[in-house]
Amino acid sequence: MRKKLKKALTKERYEHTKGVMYTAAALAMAYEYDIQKAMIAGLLHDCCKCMSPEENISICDEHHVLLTQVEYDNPALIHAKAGSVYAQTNYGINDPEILHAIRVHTTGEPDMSLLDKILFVSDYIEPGRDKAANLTEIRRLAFSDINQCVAKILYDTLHFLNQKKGVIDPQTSITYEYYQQFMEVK
Ligand code: DGI
Ligand code: FE
Ligand code: FE
Repeated sequence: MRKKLKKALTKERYEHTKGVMYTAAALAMAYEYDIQKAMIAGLLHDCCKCMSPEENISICDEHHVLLTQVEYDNPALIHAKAGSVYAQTNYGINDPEILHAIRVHTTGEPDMSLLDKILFVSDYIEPGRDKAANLTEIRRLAFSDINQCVAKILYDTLHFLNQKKGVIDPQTSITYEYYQQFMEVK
C-alpha cells in the first residue's frame, strides 16, 4: 500500500500521510484502539487527494455515492468520499470502520466512532502540520480528551473558513453543533 501511495501522491502529501499514520497509531495506543486499523486509516485517508476534481467525481459517480451541491462547488471536499470508495476498490480494504473513518475525515459527523475521531484528529495534529492556530493545546488535548479536541478543531476550522471567506460545508457545522457539548466551560 505504501509503495502504491508513494506513486499516487506528491512528496509533501506522502510525508503528511506517514505523519497521520504514525499519529493515528499513537492515539490508538492512548485510547486502546486497534493500532493496525488506525494506521491503515491514516495511510489511506488522502489516497485520492492528488487526483483531479473530475477523477474524484467520477469515482463517486461510478459507485453511486451521492455528492452535494457544496461538494460539486468545492471539489477539494470530495477526496474523502472518493477516498473511501477507492480504498476499497483499489487497496482491497473492506473493513467498514476504516472506510467510514476515511469517508468522514474532512467534515466529521455527529457522534463519531473512536476510529473516526482518531483519524480526524491525527489529520489535524500530525507533526508536519504547522499552520493551524492553537496547535500546542490541541495536540495536548488529543491525548487527554479526544472529544474536546474534536470540538476545538471544528471551532478553529469554522473560524478559519469564515475568515478566509471559504464556503462552509453544512456537514462541518452540523458536526460542530454536536461536539459543542464537549467544549470546556469557561
Ligand atoms: O486533506 P487534508 O488537507 O489533509 O485535510 P482535510 O481532508 O481535513 O481537508 C482540509 C481542508 O478542508 C482544510 O483546508 C479545511 C477544509 N474544510 C473542512 N471543512 C470544510 C472545509 N472546506 C470547506 N470549503 N468547507 C468546509 O466545511
Ligand atoms: Fe483529507
Ligand atoms: Fe490529510
